[in-house]
Amino acid sequence: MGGRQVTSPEGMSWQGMHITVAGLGVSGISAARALAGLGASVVVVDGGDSEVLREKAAALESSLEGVRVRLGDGDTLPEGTDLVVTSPGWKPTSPLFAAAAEAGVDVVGDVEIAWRLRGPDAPPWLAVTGTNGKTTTTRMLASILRAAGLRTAAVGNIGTPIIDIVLGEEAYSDLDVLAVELSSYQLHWAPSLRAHSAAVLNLAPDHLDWHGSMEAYAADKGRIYEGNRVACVYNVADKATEDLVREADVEEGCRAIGFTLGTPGPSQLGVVEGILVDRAFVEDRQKNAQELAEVADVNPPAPHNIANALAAAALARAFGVPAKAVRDGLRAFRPDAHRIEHVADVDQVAYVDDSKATNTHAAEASLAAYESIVWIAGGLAKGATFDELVAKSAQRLRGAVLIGADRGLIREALARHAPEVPVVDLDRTDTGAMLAAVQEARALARAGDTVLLAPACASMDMFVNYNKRGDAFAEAVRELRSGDG
Ligand code: UMA
Repeated sequence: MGGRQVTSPEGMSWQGMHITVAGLGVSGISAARALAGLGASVVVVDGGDSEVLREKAAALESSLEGVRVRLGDGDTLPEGTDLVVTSPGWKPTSPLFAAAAEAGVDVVGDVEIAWRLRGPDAPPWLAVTGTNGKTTTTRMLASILRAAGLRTAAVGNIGTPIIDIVLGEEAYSDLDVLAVELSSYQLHWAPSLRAHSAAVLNLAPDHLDWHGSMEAYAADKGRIYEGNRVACVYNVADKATEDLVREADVEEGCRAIGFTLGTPGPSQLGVVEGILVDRAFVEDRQKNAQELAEVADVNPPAPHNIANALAAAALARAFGVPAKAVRDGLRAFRPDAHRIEHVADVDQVAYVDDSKATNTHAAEASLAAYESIVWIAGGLAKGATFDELVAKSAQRLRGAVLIGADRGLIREALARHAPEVPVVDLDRTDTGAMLAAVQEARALARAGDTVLLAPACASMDMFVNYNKRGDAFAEAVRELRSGDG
C-alpha cells in the first residue's frame, strides 16, 4: 500500500513522490511550489480551463521544475499518484477522491501538509474556527500577541496559505507563535493537526452543500480541538461549541475555557460592568478575576465583536500573554474594510458598511449592534431563507431598502414578520443602483438612526465582489455629503 506508507505523519521523504495537487488556486499553487521544492513530482489538476488559469499554469510550470498542470479535468486521477493534496474548496464527494480511494491513495489538505512540514522547533499554533467572526478574531489575536512583544503571523483561511509561512522567507522557527484561521473545509482535510489551543466561536448552518449535513459540518469544526494541549475555548451562549469540547480527545491537563457576554464563572472570560474580565487564567479563580480591557477598547464594540475579542483574549491568555497586552492589542486592532465600517455621519445619521455580511448569520449579528436601523439588503441569496433574520431584527428596523436579484425573498419575509416597516424595493441592477439605495435610505432615516448596509446576500449579481459593493456604498455616502456641502 504505497499510498498509505508515504503519508505516515512525520519525517517522510518527499523526494521522488508523485503528488497530485487538486486546484490551481491560492492553496494549490502554494502546495505545488512547496512540494516540488522538496523534490516531489507534482501534477496540479483543475476542473476549470479559463484564460486566467492558463496564465497561472504557464507561470507555475515555467518557474519550477517538477510541476505540470492539467486544466479542464478535475476528475481523473493521474497515473502513478502516491498522494493527493487538495485545496479546501473541493467537496469530499468529488470524483477525483473516489478515484483516489479506489487506488488506495490518501487525500489530505494543504494545512495537513503544513503541519507535517513544520519541523521540531516550530512555533505553536493558536487556532480559530467558527461560522462567523473567525477572520476578525484571528486578526485580533495576532494584534494581542504582537502587543505582548511576540513574533507572530496571521495565516490560513484568512488568505495566506500556512505552507507559505512554514517554508517561507521569514524563518518559521524565528516566530514565537502562529494565529491560524481554519475553515471547516481545511479542518476536514487536516487529520493530524494538534493545536496548542483552539477556539470555536459559534456554529450555525453554513456550507451544508459541501459537508452534506449539519452533523458533518459540526464534526469537522470540532476537529480543531483534537489534541489541544492547553485550552479548548468555547462560546457559553452556543452549547454546540461546548459539546464539541466535551467530545474532543485532548492532552492531559488541557482546560475547557468559556467566553460569555455575561458575568463569567470560574474558567471563563466575560464582561462585568463594561469591563472584559478573566476568571480562567488567574490564581484562585473561585475568588479572583483579572481585568483585561474595557468594552470601549473593542473596535467596534458591537456584541458579537466583544465575543470575538473575548475568544481572542482567551487564546492569548492560554499562551501566557499578560492582561495589559490584551488591552493594548485590542486598542491597536483595526477591523478590515467593509466589516461594520463606519463610513460617515450625515445629518446625525450614521452610515455603516457591513458589505462583508454575505449570509443571514453575519447580517443578524450586525443588525443586533444598532438600535434603530434603515437596512440596505439584498443580492444573491444562495438558497438562504430570511424569516428568522427578519423576525429577530424587526423591532430595530426604521425601514428597509432592497436591491439585487433575490430581494423579493427579503421583501416577502418583511411582509410576514415586519408588515409595519416601510420598504423600498429598488428594481435596479445598474451601477447607479447603490447611490439610489443610499438616497432612499436617507429619506427613511431620522436623526440618531444608522443606515446599515448588511446585505445578507452575496454581491455577484451586481458587483465583482463584496469589496466593490462596500466601495459603491461608501462612494454614495460621500456623494450625499458633498451634496450637503
Ligand atoms: N476547483 C476545481 N474543482 C472543484 C473545486 C475547485 O477544479 O471541485 C478549482 C477551481 O477551479 C479553482 C481552485 O480549485 O481554480 C480553487 O480552490 P479553492 O476553492 O479551494 O480556493 P483557494 O484559492 O485555494 O483558496 C482557499 C480558500 N478557499 C475556499 O475555502 C473556498 C480561501 O478561503 C483561503 O483564503 C485560501 O485557500 C488560503 O488558505 C476563502 C473562503 O471563502 C477566503 N473560505 C471559506 C469561508 O471563509 O467561508 C471557507
